[in-house]
Amino acid sequence: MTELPAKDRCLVMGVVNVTPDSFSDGGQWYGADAAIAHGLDLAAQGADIVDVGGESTRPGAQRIDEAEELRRIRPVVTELVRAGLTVSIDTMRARVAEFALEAGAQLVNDVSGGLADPDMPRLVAAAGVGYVVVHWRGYSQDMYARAVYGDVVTEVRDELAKRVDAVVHAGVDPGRIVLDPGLGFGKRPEHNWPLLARLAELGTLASGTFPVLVGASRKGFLGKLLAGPDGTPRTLADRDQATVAVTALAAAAGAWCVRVHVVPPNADAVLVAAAWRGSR
Ligand code: PMM
Repeated sequence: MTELPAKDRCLVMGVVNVTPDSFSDGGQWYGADAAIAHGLDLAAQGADIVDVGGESTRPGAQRIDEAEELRRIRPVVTELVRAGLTVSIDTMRARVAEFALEAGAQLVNDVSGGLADPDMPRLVAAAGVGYVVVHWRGYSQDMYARAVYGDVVTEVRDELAKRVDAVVHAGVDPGRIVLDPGLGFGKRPEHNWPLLARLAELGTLASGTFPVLVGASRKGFLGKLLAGPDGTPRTLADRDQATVAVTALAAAAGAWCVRVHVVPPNADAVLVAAAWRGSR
């Protein structure tokens, strides 16, 4: 049994994508040695959790098979746990999560919220670890086809509530569930902003109040917001300042954790937000 990590401030989760094609940093840390070194760096810079993922979920991404996903994450999870880090496994597959949990990972980050692999909630329940349940309407290949909402906040909240009921029914301890609006997952820019602006509502369901994780880092809606005069989106590497701004706002609104690619300025931002909240 592993309690959810908690501090008197918003946590910082550093991203370790062991993928050749991730949306924001694809290929940069693809080899196991580079990914391990990157995870250690993120922790040394102040990440409370490192989130290891082997499958890209960028818009349009094709799936890889389970063996390839396992091959990518295995040495990275093993070494980062061995180094004493709090490791989260970013996967939609129960077999991949199972390997990571046996190696000592403490959190399962499932961007499908348990929809992609029906074995996942039972596995998480048996392991007694934290479970990040992300709002998701389908795989990345064609996710924008499902980006149709009336009131996006109400719909995402209702759909998350259904997932919470399902995973609790499968045995997951409600005290170990984290909710995530899934920014960019089947959502266009105009859907992401109200979700951020009404963050506090997302964690408050009829079945209880849950911690909320925000993954805005470098996403396309920031690129679009910061587009140049000719409409060209801001490049990925130049979205980090805007990411920090979202971190400060989300942490001030009470987010439990932010998932980010660059740690130091986001670690500062969560401290600013904690001082802000503590002085109200
Ligand atoms: N976004 C990505 C991957 N994993 N996990 C959670 N919990 N929330 C997210 O918003 C999220 C995620 C895609 O972003 P990346 O390709 O930059 O890692």
